[in-house]
Amino acid sequence: MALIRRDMLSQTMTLGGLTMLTGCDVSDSDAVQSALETVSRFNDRVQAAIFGENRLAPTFADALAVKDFRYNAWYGPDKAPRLEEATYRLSLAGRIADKKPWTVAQLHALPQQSQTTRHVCVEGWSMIGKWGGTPLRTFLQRIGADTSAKYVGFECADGYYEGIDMATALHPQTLMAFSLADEIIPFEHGFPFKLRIPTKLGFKNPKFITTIYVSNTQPRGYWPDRGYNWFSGI
Ligand SMILES: Nc1nc2c(c(=O)[nH]1)N[C@H]1C(S)=C(S)[C@@H](COP(=O)(O)O)O[C@H]1N2
Ligand SMILES: [Mo]
Repeated sequence: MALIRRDMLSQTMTLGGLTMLTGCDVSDSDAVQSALETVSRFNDRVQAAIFGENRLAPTFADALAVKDFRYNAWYGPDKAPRLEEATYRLSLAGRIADKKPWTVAQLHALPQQSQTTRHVCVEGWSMIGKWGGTPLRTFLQRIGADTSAKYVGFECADGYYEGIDMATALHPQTLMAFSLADEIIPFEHGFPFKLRIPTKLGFKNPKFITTIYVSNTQPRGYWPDRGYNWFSGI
C-alpha cells in the first residue's frame, strides 16, 4: 500500500535525505515511486531475515474460533468461484518432480491437523478461525518439489495470484486448509482448500487455488502489484 510506505518513509527520512540517498529529484513522482520500491524491497529482505522458519504465530483455544467466518475478496461473495469436486484438478508446475494433477479426493486423503489462529486483514478486521488441513510442507515433499528453490507461487480461479518464500512454504503452520470451523471449507472461502498462513496478512492466504508452482523467480502477488509489501508478515 503506497500510503503506508509513504508514512513509513516519512518517519525514517526526509525527502531531502531520500534525494541524497537515491540521487533522484523527489518532485518527480516516478522517481519517488522507484525510490519507495527500493525501500520496500529492502523491507522485504529485512523481514525475511527477521521472520525465522521457527517463529510460530499465536494459537488460541478452539472455543474462541468463530463459526461464521467473514468473507473477503476484491469482489462480493455472489461472484466467488465455485470449484466443483467432480471437475476440480490442482495443477502443479515448475520445479516439481511429479506434476500429476490432484483430485479433491486425493487431497482429502492427505494427513490432516487443525489450527486455531487469528486471520488479520489489512482492511481493518481480524478474526480467530479454526482451520484443518495438511501442512504445505508435507504436500511439497509428497510431490517431489525442489525445496531448495526460493519460492512457491499460486494461481487462483478468480485471477488472483500470490507467492511466498520457501521458508514460509515449509513453516509448520502453513496449511492447505480443507476445513473451516470443523466443516468442509465453504465454496466462498476457497473450496477445495485455501492456503492458511497465520504468519502472513490475510491477502497472502490465497483461496480457489488451481495451480501451485515452485520457482527461483519471485512470484508476483495481486496486492503487492498494487503497492502492498510483498513479504507482509505479521
Ligand atoms: N483467490 C483469492 N484469494 C484471496 C483473496 C481474493 O480476492 N481472491 N482475498 C484475500 C484477502 S484480502 C483476504 S482478507 C482473505 C479472506 O479470506 P476469507 O474469505 O476466507 O475470510 O482471502 C485472501 N485470499
Ligand atoms: Mo484482506
